[in-house]
Amino acid sequence: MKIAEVRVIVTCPDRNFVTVKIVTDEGVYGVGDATLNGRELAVAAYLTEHVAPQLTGRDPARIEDIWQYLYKGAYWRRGPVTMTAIAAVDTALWDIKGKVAGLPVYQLLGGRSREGVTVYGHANADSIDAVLTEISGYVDLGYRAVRVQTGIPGLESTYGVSKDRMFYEPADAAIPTENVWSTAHYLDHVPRVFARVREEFGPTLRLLHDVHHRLTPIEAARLGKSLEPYHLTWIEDPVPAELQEGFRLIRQHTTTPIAVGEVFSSIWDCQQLITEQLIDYIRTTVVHAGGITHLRRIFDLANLYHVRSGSHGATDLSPVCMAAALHLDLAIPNFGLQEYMRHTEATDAVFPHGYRFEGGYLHPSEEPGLGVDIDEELAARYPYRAASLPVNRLEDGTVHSW
Ligand code: KDG
Ligand code: MG
Repeated sequence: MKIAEVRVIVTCPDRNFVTVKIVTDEGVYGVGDATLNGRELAVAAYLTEHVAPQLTGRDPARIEDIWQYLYKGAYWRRGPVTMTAIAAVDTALWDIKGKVAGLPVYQLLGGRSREGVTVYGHANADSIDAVLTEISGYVDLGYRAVRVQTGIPGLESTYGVSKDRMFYEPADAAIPTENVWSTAHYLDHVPRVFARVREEFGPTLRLLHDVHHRLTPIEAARLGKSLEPYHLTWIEDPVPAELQEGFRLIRQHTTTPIAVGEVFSSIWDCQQLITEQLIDYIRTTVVHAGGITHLRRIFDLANLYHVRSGSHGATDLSPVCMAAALHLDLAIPNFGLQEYMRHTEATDAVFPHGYRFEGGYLHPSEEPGLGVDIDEELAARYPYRAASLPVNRLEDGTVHSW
């Protein structure tokens, strides 16, 4: 069997997605997600111009060799664009391997380690009262874990709190919109939110909160301490994570667990965080961290250091990524939680998939391969629309990090 064609499909069924479809000379094909929010066309060009021509004629069964060839062979290693492109190819090759073997991908990864993949949903609202209603909705649907975000009094808008209750989409305009941020307002407000949530929902519902990289280590330490009475499952992305040793400071001050990794593209971005046990959950994804092959490597390293997985699963990761994530989540020994946001109807129609939600768990498809596809005819009806993630500024106008 040989790779006959590598197609790069860009479509926008309510939001942009880039998908790789690898077709073999025997007609079997596989799909991989290559979506990098706000930078979609950079990955599409990398794949079309540089990767696709090098893959034709190769044996699709040689997943590890192709991974190493694309990673080491390019000379320029790592980075989100490169690693997303490699991830898409890797994911498509696992899909092909599963189809050829006649097995769902999780069986190729060692088989099932649990009955289902526990997911967390997103409760967002402007006010505390409104977020309590949102949380109830998730509890009624059977969710066992809920991420809670609210607007911050004194701030006009807050990143991560979507206007649409059902669907999350922070990338709105071609030229980024801008938000204004105040750490003082934020640190004052968040403990009040979780005090109310615990009062209302009791001690056992798993609660999470995303800080979106907006604090310094000592501010994050204060936040963690102030949230200790409400025993969160994690605070996510408390600080920008380029400086891995910065997490030591947070760790020295608080027992609130820490999750990080949605913007990481390789094992080197979290090696110190994991080996020094500075985090509790690693949130790297199939699509942005080099595919199933490389993510498995990250999770295996994490397993040695008591760090569990908590993969990112926002709506800018396509159903192809979600399907791949679920196979890995089901198989690894150190699974923690999987983020799950529902895609819109249009997205679901373009990416028919067999995974399903039931009683707080997602279950991957039992079909051979990943159990997800792309309807190319339908995809062609949704042309690309430029959309960028917003920019964050402090009240005095300084550009602030996420
Ligand atoms: O593309 C950025 C989104 O995926 C991000 O804002 C979502 O932080 C996020 C999360 O944890 O889901
Ligand atoms: Mg996040």
